[in-house]
Amino acid sequence: MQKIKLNLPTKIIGQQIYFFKEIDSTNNKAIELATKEVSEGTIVLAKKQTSGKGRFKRKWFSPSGGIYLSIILFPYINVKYSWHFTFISALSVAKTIQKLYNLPVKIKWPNDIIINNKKVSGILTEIEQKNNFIKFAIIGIGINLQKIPDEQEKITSIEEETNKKISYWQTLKKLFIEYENNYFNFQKNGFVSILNEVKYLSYDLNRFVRINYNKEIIEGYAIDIEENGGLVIRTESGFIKVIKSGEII
Ligand code: BT5
Repeated sequence: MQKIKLNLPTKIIGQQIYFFKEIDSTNNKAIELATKEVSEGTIVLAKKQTSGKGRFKRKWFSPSGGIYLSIILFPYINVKYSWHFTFISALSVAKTIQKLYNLPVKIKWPNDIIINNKKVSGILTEIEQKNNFIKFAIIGIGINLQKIPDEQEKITSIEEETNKKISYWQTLKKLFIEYENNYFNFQKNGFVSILNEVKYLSYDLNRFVRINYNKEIIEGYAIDIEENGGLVIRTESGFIKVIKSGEII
């Protein structure tokens, strides 16, 4: 492990960075660190991960060349708002890629970043709670900068989309700045402004979607994202359903 400094214009995000050449999962390390004396905005960063995690115990392919990091936050809010962080994070990643590389980035509900129908980044938020309040939140972010070898066609990388060599450190710096802007904006002005931006970049709204929800498949038009994070679906028979968690397939 190495501690690195990046000379960032941020107040908290990225001011402390624990850098690993190789680690099992940055989220696991961040959970361990969060119970010790670390300041808010501390980052665990790795060149590659040997057991990168997705949601529902899935794998996150993490060969060297990509960004794999976790942000440690201590927001004093009710756990029922934990999913806010997935949206803040997805928005920060999407805006970073859009601003730096001018790519047509979309946010696929709830946690995927998509370019030209392929996944370029994913987010895994893990929460520790006490008396219904968040003790700490770990925001795991993986971004493919370079092609993931031997992977299916549903995955892409910034280099494949731009046909250019991408700077690891420049992307990272921009992400930290963007993240802090969105996080502070959320703390100051609440969630609505974040949600509006997420809706604007949504991959799903006004599309026909199929969702795997509690082992049931729900189909319909995605018509809105609610303030509580739920995706609102109008089925073909006209019923309105709000999906709280699940996966668009
Ligand atoms: C996610 O899960 O998208 C969350 C990914 C979070 C990864 C970061 S990396 C840093 C931090 N430390 C960790 O251990 N994890 C976090 P989910 O929505 O469950 O998507 C997982 C699915 O995405 C897999 O089942 C694959 O189909 C696909 N996938 C795996 N690796 C990928 C990659 N590198 N790029 C695009 N898609 C991938």
